[in-house]
Amino acid sequence: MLDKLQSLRQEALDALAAVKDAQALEAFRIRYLGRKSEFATLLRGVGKLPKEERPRAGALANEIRAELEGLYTAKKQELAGWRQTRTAVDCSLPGRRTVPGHPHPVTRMMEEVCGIFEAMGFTVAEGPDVELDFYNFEALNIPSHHPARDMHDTFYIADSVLLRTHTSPMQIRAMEAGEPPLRMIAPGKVYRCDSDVTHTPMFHQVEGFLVDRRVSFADLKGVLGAFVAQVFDGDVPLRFRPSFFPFTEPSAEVDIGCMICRGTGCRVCKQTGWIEILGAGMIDPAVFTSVGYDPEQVSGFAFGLGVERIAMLKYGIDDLRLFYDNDLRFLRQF
Ligand code: 2NL
Repeated sequence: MLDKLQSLRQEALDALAAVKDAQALEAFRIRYLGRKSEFATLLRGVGKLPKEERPRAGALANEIRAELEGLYTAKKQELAGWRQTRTAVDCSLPGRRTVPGHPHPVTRMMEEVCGIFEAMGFTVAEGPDVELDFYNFEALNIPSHHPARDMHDTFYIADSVLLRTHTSPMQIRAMEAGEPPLRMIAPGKVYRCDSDVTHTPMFHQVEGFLVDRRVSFADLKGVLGAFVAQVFDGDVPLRFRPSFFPFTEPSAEVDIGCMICRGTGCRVCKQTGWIEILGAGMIDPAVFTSVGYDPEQVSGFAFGLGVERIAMLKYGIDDLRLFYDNDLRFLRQF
């Protein structure tokens, strides 16, 4: 009996699936749900079963009939053009939580850095990632034999077209277009053909410069000191180490006192008590000449910093790759 009921159910489901119009549906109803249907006949048979088999067979028969009636009604509504609602609305269910997004930690860090310089009167300029050789190298006193122009560092697109390796091109454009006094920062993506644990082929930089009459290294120290105090939230010691950049003279690499060990030496500062955070210097006279300024009349300072690097120091992130893995467990912490 149970087997017969099951096979009748399957037969009815197949028949219903094939129903395409109202007539076919009425034929289905008469055949499977009507008073003279096979189903009704089977149901009557339940009463003649041995007493102990009756409850199970009866329960199954009722279950199948309820199922078929439900499907029949749904089909009828579907054919009549009613919209199907799959489930009833349960108003007592909790709402679905929306997870709001937020800026990427690198974007946030870049905005914070820009905000600090804007408060000191610097304007902000963004420009194209694809640059001309002239703006990226030539105007910055980087001659054609300089190692920074080597194919290993620069992504070339055509003979004199490349992906910018720093954001200085925007500063050259600003000097070409205007007269001192100027103070400006240039945030954005930069590209270097370099990829390992501590280098990504694309990273973010903020460069800044100030030109006027009688600008000195003391002005550079004052501005960078104010900047560092705000990013790292306190009176952080600064150290200028002699260095070399083709576009500045003199040049310096700037260290801050290690905020992890407070100068006593740890893994992050490699036991030196100091951490390098940016490069800077007085703008080279050759750069002024290439933008049409008279180096006898104007002077200025410039600096460049890596945004990922500052974010790692500020938030205690020990692996650069975390910024670019798109792992939400990492990103949601910011
Ligand atoms: C670094 C060093 C630096 C500059 C960038 C600059 C721009 C112009 C003229 C002169 Cl238009 N200099 N930029 C100067 C010194 C250092 O960046 O280590 N960046 C991550």
